[in-house]
Amino acid sequence: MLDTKISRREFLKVAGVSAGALAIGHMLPVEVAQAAKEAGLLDASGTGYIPTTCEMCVWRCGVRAKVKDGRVVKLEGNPLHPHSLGHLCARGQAGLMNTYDPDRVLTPLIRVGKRGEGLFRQASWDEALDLVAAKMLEIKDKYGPEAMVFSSTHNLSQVQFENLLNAFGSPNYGTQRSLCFNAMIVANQMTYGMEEPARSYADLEYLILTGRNLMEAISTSETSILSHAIDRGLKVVYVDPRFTKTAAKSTDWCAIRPGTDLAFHLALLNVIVSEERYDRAFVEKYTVGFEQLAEEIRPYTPEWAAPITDINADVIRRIAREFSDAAPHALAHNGWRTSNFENSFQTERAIASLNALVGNWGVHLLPAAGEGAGPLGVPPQPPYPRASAMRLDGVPWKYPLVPFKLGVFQELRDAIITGKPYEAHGWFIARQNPVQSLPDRGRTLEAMSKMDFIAVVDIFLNDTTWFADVVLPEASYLERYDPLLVVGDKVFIRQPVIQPQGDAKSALWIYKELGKRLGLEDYFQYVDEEDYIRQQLAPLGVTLQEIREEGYVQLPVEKRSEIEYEWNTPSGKVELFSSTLDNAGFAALPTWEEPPRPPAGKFYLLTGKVGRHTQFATQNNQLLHKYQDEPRLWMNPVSAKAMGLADNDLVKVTSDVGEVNIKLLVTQAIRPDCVYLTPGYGHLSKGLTTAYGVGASDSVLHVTFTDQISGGQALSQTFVAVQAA
Ligand SMILES: Nc1nc2c(c(=O)[nH]1)N[C@H]1C(S)=C(S)[C@@H](COP(=O)(O)OP(=O)(O)OC[C@H]3O[C@@H](n4cnc5c(=O)[nH]c(N)nc54)[C@H](O)[C@@H]3O)O[C@H]1N2
Ligand SMILES: Nc1nc2c(c(=O)[nH]1)N[C@H]1C(S)=C(S)[C@@H](COP(=O)(O)OP(=O)(O)OC[C@H]3O[C@@H](n4cnc5c(=O)[nH]c(N)nc54)[C@H](O)[C@@H]3O)O[C@H]1N2
Ligand code: SF4
Ligand SMILES: [Mo]
Repeated sequence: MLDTKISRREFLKVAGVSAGALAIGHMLPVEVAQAAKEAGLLDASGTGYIPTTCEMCVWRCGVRAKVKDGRVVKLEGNPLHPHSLGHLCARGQAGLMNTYDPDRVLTPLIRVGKRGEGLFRQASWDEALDLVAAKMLEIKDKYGPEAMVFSSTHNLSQVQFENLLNAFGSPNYGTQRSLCFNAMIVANQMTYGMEEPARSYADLEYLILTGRNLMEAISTSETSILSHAIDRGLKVVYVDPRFTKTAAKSTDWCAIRPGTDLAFHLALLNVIVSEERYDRAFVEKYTVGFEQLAEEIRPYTPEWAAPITDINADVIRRIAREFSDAAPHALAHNGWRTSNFENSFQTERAIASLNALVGNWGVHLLPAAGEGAGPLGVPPQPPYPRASAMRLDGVPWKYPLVPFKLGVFQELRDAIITGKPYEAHGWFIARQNPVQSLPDRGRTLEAMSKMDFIAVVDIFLNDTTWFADVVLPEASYLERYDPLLVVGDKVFIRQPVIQPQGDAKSALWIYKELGKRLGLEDYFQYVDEEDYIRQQLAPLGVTLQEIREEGYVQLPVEKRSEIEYEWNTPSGKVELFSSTLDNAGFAALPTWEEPPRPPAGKFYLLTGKVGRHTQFATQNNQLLHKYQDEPRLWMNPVSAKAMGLADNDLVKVTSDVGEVNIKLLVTQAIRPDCVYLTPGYGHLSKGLTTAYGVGASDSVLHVTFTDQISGGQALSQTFVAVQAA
């Protein structure tokens, strides 16, 4: 692999230090420097703050970037942004090293060795984009547009990524969603007719958090609101087989048996209904199916749930009573990554029903605040060609209730391997690392090996990029514009605070240039990034200059005088009994589905975020790497002793699909029948010089299991054997 990255970095260092104030003219795009100075954001010497948006995780906090002599030197939370509330988490603050990482890819790369060998040569944008377009057109000509698979994880330029794939005419689109929140989203849609109601913690007295580790799996605003609520006396019941940092802040920790959250919630419903503790007025007026629900949950007593969940019947009954006593100031949190078991959809339905029974709608659950494009303008474009081919991920022909937008990524990957119902030949990936994020890495690599052609848009040679034929380097989030983001009643901007290093380009530019070469220029009617944003702002009567100065613009607020009691379900009410589920032949009421249990001698393998890393993307960040211990496999002392294992022993972990070696961490903070591994390690790309060789990947071990209703991958349903290595 050729590499001029280091020298480029050295150049930056020199430029930053020796050129002083003059550097600002060289390092910042002229217009950025000019606008920033005119707005008083930078002083005459080029020092000051520029507002923009974090991209170290999908929460997208507001940032104030301190710029000095053409380099960004510090990142702080924007107090005006509802996601950051003035704070950035550790990852957000370490965003500097995302931009200044010596492993950044700063020119397009074309593979020269065997795929996966890591040998690339540098190329010009013209050569790289011409090659990508030629390969895509060849595949389209030979096999049809559906033979090109596209995949990407939630990001601000995704709207133009989707524009590219729709204009190209492929129905095959993989996102992270089925590995993350399909169970929760589909259950909310069935019950409330919306993806996820907004939550309010104001005056909340009682909260049940089921596997939602808010103190480590951080959403800055919600994490800080929860902390303040706990300080003022909020009671938190935390349900997790692990003692996490959230467990440490909670009133109760229920060390539940994995996969049995459904039994726990059915028993809560049982107590609340049988003791008539529900909000009768709300239930009668605003829900359908209460009688059927009451009948369905009759057998699910706390005594029934206790041996299943390992939570004492008295504790379940107490929690049900405390929860309903606190109502309406009680909330059962719907979680986020709810991809745990094939029954997670039913768990989510039970959680949604529990909230409905205590009548907390309008108090702690609210209609979702709009996020996305809102009232913004869009560049004009022709209609998309009709994609008539079936989707490889089985939506809707195998998964009738999974929304097109969510999809079933693991099924798409498996269809690539079987070649059924037809073969895929090319894969275009942006801002995603499926080699790590999909279960069963072996199968993901097999799917990639079936491809005639793979192109990746990333900022690093991440594990997936490592297998690319062409790498298209995006400018980092501090170096580029992205489409605007509406959050509630404000519109936020991401803008460059420094000039892109090397030849890195924004995704807006990359998709437009590729579109041109594919003969799709009519779908990309913007001159450049600034023109794109001007077109977005046009209906608001706001100038680009204005939003760049403030970092956001306020939309006219439509004050809701009253809370809306209308849901976008077939009945217009909260559906405890869902006719949609019924018509599709699925259980229309939350109902018990027994999850599989590990056979004797095996453990549940748990995954879960740590506060200082995001997914599979930040382990190479030198600042974050420095402060995060190398991960070990958590095991309870009782189990370790029984197996003759001790802290720090090297162990071999084996599942049905893979095997890894890792050191043991013997800790009371996990149930004896579970082990836990921090996700995001075990990188196989040697292009990540800080992270390579550190830890092991749980994705090597994960077996692919898909929930038939929501399409969610069941990440806690993998069982492993552990032995001394
Ligand atoms: N620091 C940091 N913050 C993040 C992210 C990140 O990567 N890093 N990612 C963001 C994203 S995309 C998401 S989706 C959210 C995810 O945030 P969360 O929804 O909190 O998800 P995880 O941390 O993956 O898992 C939470 C807990 O579920 C437990 N668990 C596993 N199986 C079961 C089970 O069967 N029942 C119960 N009750 N618990 C179980 C695990 O032990 C783990 O502690 O975090 C977001 N915030
Ligand atoms: N084993 C296991 N598997 C899981 C999970 C788990 O906890 N354990 N969690 C699941 C969840 S909740 C989710 S959301 C998914 C996430 O799955 P993915 O979205 O596949 O994972 P990320 O690590 O977020 O991938 C982000 C990619 O974007 C790149 N990147 C970072 N910044 C930029 C940028 O500015 N531009 C571009 N173009 N690229 C950039 C990174 O280098 C990285 O390659 O994984 C799921 N899979
Ligand atoms: S939660 Fe942290 S990493 Fe995510 S956007 Fe906010 S500051 Fe950035
Ligand atoms: Mo996620």
